This record gives sequence, structure tokens and C-alpha cells, in this order.
Amino acid sequence: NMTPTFDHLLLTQPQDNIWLITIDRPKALNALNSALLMSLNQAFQWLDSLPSTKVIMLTGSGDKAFVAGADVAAMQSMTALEARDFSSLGMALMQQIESCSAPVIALVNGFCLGGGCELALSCDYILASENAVFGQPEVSLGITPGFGGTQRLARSIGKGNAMHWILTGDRISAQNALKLNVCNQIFSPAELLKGGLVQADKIARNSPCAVRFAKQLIHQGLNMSLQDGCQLETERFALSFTTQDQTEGMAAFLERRPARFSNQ
Ligand code: CO8
Repeated sequence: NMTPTFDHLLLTQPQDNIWLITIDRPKALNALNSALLMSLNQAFQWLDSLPSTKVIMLTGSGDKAFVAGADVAAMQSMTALEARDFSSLGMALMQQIESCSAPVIALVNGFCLGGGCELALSCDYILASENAVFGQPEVSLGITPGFGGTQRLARSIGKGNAMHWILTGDRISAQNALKLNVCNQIFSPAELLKGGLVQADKIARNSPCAVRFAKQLIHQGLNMSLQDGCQLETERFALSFTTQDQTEGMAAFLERRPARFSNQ
């Protein structure tokens, strides 16, 4: 087994080309400290460096929490400078996940608060269990969100909803998160992983090149004007016609057979 080990993480392969990262710090409800943020960054980097990685799923160990936030005990005595470094470390992880070429699906299996909610929001999309609890309680601790919550949440659910979540610190049920499209679907806790795998498997059967291009276009487009985003799409669309996946995908369709895409 060539899988390296990462502190506080379990890496498993529930299926060929599909990886599951389980955040495993159950005694602190998987709270994020610096070591865990660095481990996550390294794990995503390593998985993305494998040409065979087609989808990555991210979840929390145990049945109680995805991630209950940044580690409050570790933050308690931080100076402003240390807090800035800690925030930058988290921000780098969120960007690493967004720029990871393989799609990343968050499987939110319980408390998903503060830094945990920000982590889930940086994944490509979120599937939740019925007992998932979302929220940004930072202001109750005398701080603001620090891993991109004010930015990604407002872009995701709009200004008014983001204001409500972040200013009240309310706990938001899976059903309410679904209504706001924060999560795409809800499963029973026992079915969450299976539900994630069904979707990961569908993604993994599609052209890896096209999937990667599409993910990049969506992320890059969110930071651009509509016109620039559409221009980028035209260029990436044209580029996809230089790939073997386009040759194979279209031939397979016209020959009425399943496509056999490369791993790249
Ligand atoms: N940090 C550290 N430890 C935690 C955290 C956390 N965020 N959450 C839970 N734990 C620990 C508890 O201290 C407890 O440890 P112990 O058994 O040693 O006492 C253990 O996990 C179990 O937790 P509880 O006993 O509290 O379990 P309950 O079922 O009673 O409650 C809750 C579960 C509701 C999730 C509760 O634990 C809670 O409110 N946790 C904190 C939630 C929170 O406020 N999260 C936001 C933190 S702030 C943040 O994330 C900022 C992100 C940006 C950082 C920017 C950096 C500058």
C-alpha cells in the first residue's frame, strides 16, 4: 500500500479512482487546528497529483460532526499576528480545494460550524445527512469568520441570508440549508456515504478532462464578469476538441456504445 499517512486524516478508496478523506479528530468533534489544516492541504495536493484520482469526497469521523469549527482551545491565546497566519493557512486550504482538478464533494454528517462550514463551502458541492447542523457562530466568540465565510456564504446564498447566518450565529438545519441550496441533497446518516458514491461514480464515468475543465470554468467564472466567463468557456470548449476524450466520447455516442475515457 503506497498511500502516505496524514495526521488526523484517514484516506480510503471506496472505489477505483474515488477517494474518501475522513477527518479523524473525534474527541474535539474534528475541530481544525494548524496541524489538521496542513494535513488536509497535503492530502489534497497528493491526491490531485495522482492521474488516477477522479473524485474526492470529504467527511468527518464519528456520527456527530463533520467539523465543529476551528479549534477554539488553540485560538484562545493567539495574538493578532498568529491569527492572521492561522487564517491564511485556512484560506490556502480552501483555495487548494477549489483549484484541485478533481471534483470534491463534502459529505456533511453532523455539526458543520464556523471553520467547518467554510471548509464545506469551499468544496464543489455538499451532500448532507438529516442530522447536519450548519452555522457560523464566530460572532458569539468575539471574532469574525476567518476562512472565507463572509465571502463564500454571501456568494452562495446572497447578502441577506449570509447576514442572517453570520450576524445571528443561528444553527441551520439540513432542511433549511437545502432550501437555500447550500446542500444539494439530504440522506439518512446511514445512507450518506452511499449517496455520495453514487454521484462520485457518475462523475468518474465521464471524461476526466471535460470534468476538470468544467469545474475550473465554474470556479473561475464566479470571479469574472459574465462576458469574460463566457469568453473563457469558448476557449475551454475549443480546447476540449484537442483531447482524446472528445474523439472517444463522440465516437462512442455515434456507435451507441459506452465511452472508454482515459485516466488523464
Ligand atoms: N474547538 C475545540 N474543541 C471543540 C470544538 C471547537 N470548535 N467544538 C467541540 N470541541 C470539543 C469540546 O471542547 C469537547 O471537548 P472535551 O470533551 O475535551 O470537553 C468535545 O469537542 C465535545 O464537544 P461538546 O462536549 O461541546 O459536545 P456537545 O454535543 O455538547 O456540543 C457543539 C457540540 C454544539 C458542536 C459544541 O461543541 C460547540 O458549540 N462547539 C463549538 C462550535 C463553534 O463555536 N465553532 C466555531 C468556532 S470559531 C471558527 O470556526 C472560526 C473559523 C475561522 C478561524 C479564523 C482564524 C483566525
